[in-house]
Amino acid sequence: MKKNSSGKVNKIKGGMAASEARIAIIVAQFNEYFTEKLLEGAVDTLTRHGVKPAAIDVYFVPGAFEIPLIVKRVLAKKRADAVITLGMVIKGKTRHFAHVVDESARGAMQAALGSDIPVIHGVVAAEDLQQAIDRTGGKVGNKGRDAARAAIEMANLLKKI
Ligand code: INI
Repeated sequence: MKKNSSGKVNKIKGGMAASEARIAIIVAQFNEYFTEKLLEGAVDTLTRHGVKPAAIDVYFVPGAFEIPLIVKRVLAKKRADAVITLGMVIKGKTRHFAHVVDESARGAMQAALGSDIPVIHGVVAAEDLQQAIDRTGGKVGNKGRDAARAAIEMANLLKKI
């Protein structure tokens, strides 16, 4: 690390330059009406920041529960600078949704911690349809866009450490 005699702390931020970045997106097809919007938001944000379309790989899985295995495989290939997971889990009348959302997040994080590549959690856990609408381009924005920005920032930050 460079010597710092300025008396100030060293602040290291990733920044948003992304023209050289390679990004993998893993998107669940369950609740496709919503996950398509998350994917659109993520891809649009990545390309606006300079990521080349050919440098974005999109893997489709049946549901959010299937995301962790593909995260693990994609990380093992070491071709991506960041991995984004996208899904929409909407609370239902049974506990099934809770297993899906918890295991999806836990499994993806477990895979991420065993690698040097950031994994960005863009699986939305919505209490109801209105929350799903609000988070896929509605009044709370588009969580796919948020995930894309986090992916760029984390990929750049990792390169600076
Ligand atoms: N998958 C989702 O991505 N979202 C959901 O809301 C959901 N619910 O509620 O059931 C869901 N279930 C499917 C699950 O992800 C698996 O694909 C399935 O259980 C097969 O393993």
